[in-house]
Amino acid sequence: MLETVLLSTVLLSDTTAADKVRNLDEVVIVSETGRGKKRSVKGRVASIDEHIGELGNVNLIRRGSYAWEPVVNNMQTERLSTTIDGMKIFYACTDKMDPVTSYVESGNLQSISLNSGLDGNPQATGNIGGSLDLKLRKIGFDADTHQVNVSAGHEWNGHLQVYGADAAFSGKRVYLNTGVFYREAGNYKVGGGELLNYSQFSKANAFANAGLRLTEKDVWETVLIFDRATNVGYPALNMDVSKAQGFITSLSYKHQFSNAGWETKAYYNHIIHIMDDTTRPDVEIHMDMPGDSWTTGLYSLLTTSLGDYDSGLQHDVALNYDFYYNRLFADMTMYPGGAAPMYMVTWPDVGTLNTGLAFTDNVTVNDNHSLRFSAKVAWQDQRLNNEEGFSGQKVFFPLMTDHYYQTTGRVAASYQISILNSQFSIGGGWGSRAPSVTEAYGYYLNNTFDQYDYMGNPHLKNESAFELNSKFQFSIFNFQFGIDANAFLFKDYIIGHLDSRLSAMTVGAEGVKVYGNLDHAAIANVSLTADWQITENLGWNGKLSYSHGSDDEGDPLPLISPVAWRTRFQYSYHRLLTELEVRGNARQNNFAGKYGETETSAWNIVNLSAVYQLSALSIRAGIENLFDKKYSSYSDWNNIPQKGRNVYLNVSIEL
Ligand SMILES: [Cu+2]
Repeated sequence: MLETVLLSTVLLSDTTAADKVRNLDEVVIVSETGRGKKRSVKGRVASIDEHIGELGNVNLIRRGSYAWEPVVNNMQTERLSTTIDGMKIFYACTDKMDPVTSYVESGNLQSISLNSGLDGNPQATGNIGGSLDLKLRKIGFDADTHQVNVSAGHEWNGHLQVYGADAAFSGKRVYLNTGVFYREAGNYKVGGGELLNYSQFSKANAFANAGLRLTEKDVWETVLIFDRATNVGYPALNMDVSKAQGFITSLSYKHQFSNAGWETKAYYNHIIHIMDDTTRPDVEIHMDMPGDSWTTGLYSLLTTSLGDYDSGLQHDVALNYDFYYNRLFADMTMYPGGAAPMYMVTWPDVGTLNTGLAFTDNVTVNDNHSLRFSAKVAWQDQRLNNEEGFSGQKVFFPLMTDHYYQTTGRVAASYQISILNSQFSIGGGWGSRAPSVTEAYGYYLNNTFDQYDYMGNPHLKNESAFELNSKFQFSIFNFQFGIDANAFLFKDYIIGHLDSRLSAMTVGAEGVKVYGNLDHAAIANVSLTADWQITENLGWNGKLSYSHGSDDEGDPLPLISPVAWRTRFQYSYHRLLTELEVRGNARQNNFAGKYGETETSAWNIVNLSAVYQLSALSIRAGIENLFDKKYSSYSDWNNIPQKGRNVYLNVSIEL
């Protein structure tokens, strides 16, 4: 237990400067034990997706039981930034089967932090909806300890098995973390007992990171992650994945000045994604669809605190320069029976060179007032390196060139005041993003959500948005109440538009949509939360949220959450902590029929969980979907049903 506390203290002191910069809206703790912190009830053994689901403004789009796509403030990948310890990484699938969060494993991470809206972390670009930073697990120096952790888990529905082992060593001059993880599942049963085909997956992961302290003030750090998922089924799609592989590495140098910290990190990552339809019956035209993403980059972050000790005024300032080069290539070979194969480039080897400057200032006026300001400007240069892909798209856009420049930026400011037992904050910002590679240069990408083939549009304008947000929190006795609201007003919102002159390529597709800019659109979210410590042992919390999304004609945008709720009772007794959870959604009244979305019915499920902690041993058990309800949420792609009743048990030992 003492080691755990010591471990977290070391980690916290190690990350304090960065955390001040990031103004973390929310954090889930992946690797620590302890109450009162956000993390999945399944503990270490939980998947990254399950941990991310604990964050307040986050939903997950599910296309199967693996690689869920995080949605923040009802915005998907294109409007978010996801970084791993500040490193840029881009997915390699033209069908979004592999959000970058699928290329790491829970055991690699210390925590996951979310900045809601335009006030992103310094490395984030294009983050209108928010930015996620996955913070790697690093024991740091001077803890003077070594640890070994072993965990194993089983879930009866789908026979999910999870095995993990990791070790950490912390000395005065050297630290080292390393681990291996494996998880595997078969097809799961939906509520009522029916088996959902193609919902299996397996994934292996190995990681190591190390630090070397050369002098009191100079530190080198390095990271290596290798992650490979195989035999991943996607019941919501027409294809599966035979291999999704990530290789992530970095080298960084940190120098401590007397009053400032300076970190420079160089990194490289490569993602390989290979789709496979050979296991599916009744495939009319078999297809090979591989995708590749390479990113190399660098950032340099300077943080300092400037304070006037008499007045209490303090500035925590950060200045960040970053640079990355990403290459995306995807192609497709179709094998029509009896005829010659057809070849198509779907992402024309797009090289994106992006460089940016970011500034943040956290101003502590006094104990009750604080201000925060952040800004970033980024320049982007994009080249289409594949001649065949370029000329294919040029047929539809005769004026297009193989070279584009974009400038994007964001500014955000907020003010926070605490009076007695309440806290109030108000903020606003503006930001823009460049179109994604799919939106600008994608070539006949079939979208199974609305059954259209999508064409990129190289003449798209940058999308931009104004954001307003406000939070209020109030506590009295053992009761705490909060309200959190934000609104995004878009200009040139990017979405697909039907082009009836073009005909679809994919068998069964309804037609072709081309990405275009809507003059305006809006997304707004509001949530109410309450916490009540009823007795010393019994606690309750609840959350209710409402979201709204509309296009330029006032019609609903797709994939906007209906009214959602979650309530939890927690009862602790000595070493045992138990929880009863009820979650649900109202009927999706705001579904976007215009964009091919269908209505989703209301649902409620009940989950039970328990944790028993005996010094170094934690045992976790629970039942999800206790009443075996057959349901799907609005964010289940093509309404594939969720897991039915699922019993799980996992054990984690710290040696
Ligand atoms: Cu894919």
